[in-house]
Amino acid sequence: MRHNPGVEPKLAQSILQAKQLLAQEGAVVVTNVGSSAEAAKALMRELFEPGLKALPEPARVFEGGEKDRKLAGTDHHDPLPAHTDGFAYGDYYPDCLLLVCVHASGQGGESFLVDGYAVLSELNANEKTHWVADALAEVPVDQTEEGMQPSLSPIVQHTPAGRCMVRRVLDQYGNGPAVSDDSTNPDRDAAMIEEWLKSIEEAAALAPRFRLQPGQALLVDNYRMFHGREGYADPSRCMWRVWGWSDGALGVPDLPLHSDTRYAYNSAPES
Ligand SMILES: O=C(O)CCC(=O)C(=O)O
Ligand SMILES: [Fe+2]
Repeated sequence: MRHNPGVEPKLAQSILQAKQLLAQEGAVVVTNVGSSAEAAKALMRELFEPGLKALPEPARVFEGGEKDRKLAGTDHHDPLPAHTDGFAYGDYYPDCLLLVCVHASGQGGESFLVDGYAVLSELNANEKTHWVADALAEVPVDQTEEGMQPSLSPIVQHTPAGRCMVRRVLDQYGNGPAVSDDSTNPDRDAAMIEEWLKSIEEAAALAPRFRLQPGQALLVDNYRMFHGREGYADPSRCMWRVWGWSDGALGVPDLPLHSDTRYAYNSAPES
């Protein structure tokens, strides 16, 4: 039977169990968190202290957003495809993502998760796509978000401690990474990117949907999992998003940090 890389996160009964489930499964839901920014930060501290290197202010995620770029031509009725968060910070994107539900939409807004490690091992196991899994870890591609911190790196990387990082960037036009200008084999690189995005999209379409309730938090290993959500009806739906850098991250950007891209510009943002 084909293993589906879509994941339904389990509900943790304690902080200890949340840590275990996060490590094993790449994501977990925590309940009774509260719905304030302080509660969101406190949960991150409980989960990751003393190994937390950076914990910026939470950002509110809602229709229109505060500083978020939304996908061109879309609104809250449209789904948000599976992606990695915080890639505006380049290779030093955050390894921890927390989404705390403040207000859910009665209709829609379900989250979904795709295990990037499982996508990679499926590509690896198939003789037709084995080369893709190898190339993903070797070939630098352009993963720079327009105007933000540059990244010309393989899609699959490893930290010095051996932690695997997989990335699915998504620009405001819905595009993924681009073939590098310096590529020695642009056709192969384009085919690699296409196969990667197709595999993630297929897994996302099959992934179980789940709806966070107010006071519930979804904790995600942002090096491993891609997350997305369905479109929703109620424009007052609201979540707190918190990005965190643990001591297992590749590095912490040498920049002011926030849980959105407001400080990730490569030069001063246009006002
Ligand atoms: O609205 C959500 O549940 C998640 C939004 C999200 O993933 C994002 O803004 O990066
Ligand atoms: Fe996100």
